[in-house]
Amino acid sequence: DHVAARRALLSVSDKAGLVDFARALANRGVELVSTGGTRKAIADAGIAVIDVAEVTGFPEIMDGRVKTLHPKVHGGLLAVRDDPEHAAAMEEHGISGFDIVAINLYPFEKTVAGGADAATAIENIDIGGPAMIRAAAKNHAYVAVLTDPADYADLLSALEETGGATTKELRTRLAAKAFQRTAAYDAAITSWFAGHLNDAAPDRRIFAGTLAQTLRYGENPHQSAAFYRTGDDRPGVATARQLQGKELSYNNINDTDAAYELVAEFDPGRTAAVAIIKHANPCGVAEGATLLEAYEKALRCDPVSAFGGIVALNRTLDAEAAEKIVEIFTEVIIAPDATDEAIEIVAKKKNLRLLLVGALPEARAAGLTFKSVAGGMLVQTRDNAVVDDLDLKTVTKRAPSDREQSDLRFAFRIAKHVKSNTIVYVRDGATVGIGAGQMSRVDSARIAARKAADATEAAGLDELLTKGCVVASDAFFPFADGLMAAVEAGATAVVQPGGSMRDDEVIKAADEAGIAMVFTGVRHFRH
Ligand code: 93A
Repeated sequence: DHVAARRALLSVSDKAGLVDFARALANRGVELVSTGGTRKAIADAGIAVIDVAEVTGFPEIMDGRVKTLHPKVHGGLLAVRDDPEHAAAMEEHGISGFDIVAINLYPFEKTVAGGADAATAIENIDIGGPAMIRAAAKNHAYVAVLTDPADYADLLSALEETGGATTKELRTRLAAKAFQRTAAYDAAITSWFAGHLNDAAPDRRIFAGTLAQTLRYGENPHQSAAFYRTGDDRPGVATARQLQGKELSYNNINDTDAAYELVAEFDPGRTAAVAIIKHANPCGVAEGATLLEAYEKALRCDPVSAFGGIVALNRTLDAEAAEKIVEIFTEVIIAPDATDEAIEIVAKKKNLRLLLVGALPEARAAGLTFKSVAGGMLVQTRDNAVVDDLDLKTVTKRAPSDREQSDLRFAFRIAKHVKSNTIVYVRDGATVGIGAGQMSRVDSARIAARKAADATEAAGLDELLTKGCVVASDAFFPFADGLMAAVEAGATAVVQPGGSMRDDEVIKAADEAGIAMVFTGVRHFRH
């Protein structure tokens, strides 16, 4: 299982650690073969190295597009050395085997992330590199393939421990990593083509992840987990800078994402907005003249659930809002930015994570969401419908008042971010009761009303918070009962997609109750 390391092929774009690695190999008596730039870097350090052109007997041609694509290289990578026929072919054609291969690819991902033009992007598609990596990885019974400078040290330790050989365990692990790398590389290219063609169709776009963080555990402690970046440039939890606090957990990341996507629905130029999230559902959302006002209104909706929640803000976190937020136990604060004063205030709570994203994502942006199912994966374009773009059609005798109109839009904006079945009660730009994740819409309406009653009591108010409120439903009311539960709670106006077989019945019930109802024509299921 040990393979003596006699000959190495080095061809790297990222030259980090290269010279030290080459020197360590050379000192062990390993013969080095290398391509143009890599060879020069090694030779400049005074280390003996053979030009691959000498091995192939063929110069590098076409601006380097063809430099290693040659049987003398690929035969040396793919030969099954114990196979007599392979050995004979090597002998006949003057092919020598490679025991170690270190390759990292033309930096395609970095090039396109930097906004390169198409010609530059295409020139950075490496062909020879992946071919050698895949050949060496396939033949890992004999060849150790390094695709990441971070692995040079492991290889050198293996040589050290075995007295100059690579181990099967190491070669296998490196081969797996190598195929992961070429798969991710091709996925980045595929994704670039899709983006270049302005094509967000899920069946034409593949995202490859790069590991951002190994998580302590998953949704539960007996599950292992990791966090990947997709390379999608959407600002959010994956691109945020964490200023302080404990490491984020799997659930934190999931909840923080829900929180930030929700506040991204609010144009910071129009209003300040705050969302408090628990278990990926909002337990309070409000807008206001200031973040402090918005936070206080959001907190009033469900102060009990807000404990240990995640707070997302759509504007730069300021001192007065920070001072108020740290009064109760909060897991995470996420905002586009924060003032120095606010950062200092948050710093007093050592465990509290503060994430600054630098920007709000665009709610209308195209993009994809993923969900795993047994043996597969569901991919869809994001729900990027925004209520401001919708025509709210009044279907009742009474049209909503101006105040109701603006609360209806607010309520439907929130409903999009609540697990179905969703009922959201709203008054004066703040949620006052949220019913989430129930199997029946009536139950959601009742739960939301009960929570509003609790919040009324907690706030020491005499009049129910739902008195004169509006209500949003993420999908149509299949029967009038859900609507009537909302009316009983005190709602005077309703927004819902419409489209039920019994719309007439529901409209009639609304008219009889004297309430206003609008249809959006767009549904916001979220499962
Ligand atoms: O242009 S290529 O696709 N054609 C090749 O034959 C080839 N061989 C190695 N790119 C090729 N490479 C790549 O060149 C390697 O993957 C590596 O990224 C880079 C190293 O070039 P240099 O040693 O000249 O810096």
